Amino acid sequence: MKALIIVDIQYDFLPGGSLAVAKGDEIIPVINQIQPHYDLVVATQDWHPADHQSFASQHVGKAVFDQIDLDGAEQVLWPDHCVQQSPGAEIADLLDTRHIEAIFRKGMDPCVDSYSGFYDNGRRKHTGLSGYLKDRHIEEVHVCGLAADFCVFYTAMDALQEGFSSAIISKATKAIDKGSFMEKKDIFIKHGGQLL
Ligand code: VGL
Ligand code: ZN
Repeated sequence: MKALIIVDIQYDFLPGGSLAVAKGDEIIPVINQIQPHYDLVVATQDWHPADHQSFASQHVGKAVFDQIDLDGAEQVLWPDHCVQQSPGAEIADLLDTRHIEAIFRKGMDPCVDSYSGFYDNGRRKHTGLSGYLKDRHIEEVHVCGLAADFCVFYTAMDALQEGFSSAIISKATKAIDKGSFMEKKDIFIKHGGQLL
């Protein structure tokens, strides 16, 4: 059984959003078209409290895209994005949500970021996604959405870690930084992941 994981198709990651991924909107029709080919479709939603520590606005003297040490982990500082209940956190209307059986929210703990749909960056807490997929007899996952070099990559990597075969669908993802996705893609493939 094969699942599609649709990562963070939210207004803040689309053109016009606070952490817009260039051409992020172009993948939505592609995602809509492939959904019927899966046994199960789930989605993730970045869902931060307004004082999330990944926001540059929470650190005096720091700028967006600076790197800091957050509780012993390297953290890129982002513009405020996907704040709970804000319009930017909403899943885009153009995404066909009819097939999506569950939406896993992440990034709610103000003290730790959460790129992966499976657990936070410190691996302190699981979202329940792994158990959900296993309960549904999923062996293989395909990951798409935004952004390729962050949440898509870490979700696809953690899927391998959780024992699923895992692929990233290249036509259905876009990166914040293409160069960084190139490097991460190689890491993913070295770990047994596939690029479709
Ligand atoms: C993401 C940065 C911060 C993503 C989420 O969805 O890739 N990137 N939060
Ligand atoms: Zn985020």
